[in-house]
Amino acid sequence: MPSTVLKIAAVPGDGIGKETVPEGIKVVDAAAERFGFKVEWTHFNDWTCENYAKTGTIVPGGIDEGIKILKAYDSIFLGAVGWPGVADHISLWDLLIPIRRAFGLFANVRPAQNLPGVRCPLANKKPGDIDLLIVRENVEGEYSQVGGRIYQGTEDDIAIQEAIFTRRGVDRIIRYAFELARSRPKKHLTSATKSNGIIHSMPFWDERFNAIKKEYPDVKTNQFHIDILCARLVTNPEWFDTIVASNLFGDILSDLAPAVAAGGIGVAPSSNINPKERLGLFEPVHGSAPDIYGKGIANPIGQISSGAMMLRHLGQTEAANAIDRAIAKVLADGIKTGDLGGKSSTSEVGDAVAQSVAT
Ligand code: GGG
Repeated sequence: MPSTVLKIAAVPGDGIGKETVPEGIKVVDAAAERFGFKVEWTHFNDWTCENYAKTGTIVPGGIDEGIKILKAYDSIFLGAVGWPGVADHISLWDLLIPIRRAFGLFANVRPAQNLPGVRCPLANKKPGDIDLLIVRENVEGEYSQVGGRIYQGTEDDIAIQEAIFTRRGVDRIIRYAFELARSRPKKHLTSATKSNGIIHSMPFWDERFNAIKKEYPDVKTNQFHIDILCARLVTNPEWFDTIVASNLFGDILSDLAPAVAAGGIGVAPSSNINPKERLGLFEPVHGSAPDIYGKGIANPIGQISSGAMMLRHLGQTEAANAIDRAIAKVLADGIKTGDLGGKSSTSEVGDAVAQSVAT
């Protein structure tokens, strides 16, 4: 029996999450076998929007019960959330956001690269030219419950939505982004705000960024408004390195970045972590994609790559690197799903990556 046993909660969620999570598990298991550790999976297959439609909660017994259960695990391996018929905000606020908050997973780290064998929409870019790291604040900002509705359903209907930016929350995400930027070859951090239009929270973010950057004289910095940053990211993605942004802006940038680098979000992984804590949540950037669910064509690479991020976070660096190498090899060999111009099915891609990891 291997001495290291990782206890992982697998939550496939909705739609294509049910197809991609088994491929991620297959590959993580292949890496565990090769590198001499064991992964003990517990499957929470009924934490779904379907369950919400039947019972009024995604997690049987409610999300507070779910959080108590998850405390027993080293990490959470999630697929996707959201399904037609259940309001979109329910799928986030009845599962994903409470987990991020309960475990203090304040950093959502989302890399985006142009990988071998993947057509980058910018024709002149070679694999390796684009290497972006989006660092998204994950527990406050624009994703807030503060606000409400007045005169709902009448012609005077009003919706009020407050954003919350705390000095503790802003400082820790900016400081963590600086640490990540410092560890990368380009040592370059860009901060995204919109401080000409949003006059309280965003100038505050800029102020904290300018204060904290004095601690990191070795890191080159830039500050952009989000609108022009999006435009530059499309035309000159290779110019950027690490980008730090608020919850909403980081979410948008982390869909845009893989679309620019790899033609879509199917390959994009993410980690939701507190760098000082062991338990994290690892999920692909994509959602549940009801339009393609059940056809066996979903791209499992974002999920598999999230498995590599999970293993790296849990100290299994060699296994994580082997998964990254296997993904690069399989894509370079042309084994890829239709979104990347290939003809392989979800499980054929998963099998090929698992086989490459094992050898
Ligand atoms: N793979 C996770 C997922 O289903 N994401 C859908 C989504 O809209 N997430 C929003 C968020 O990450 O805040």
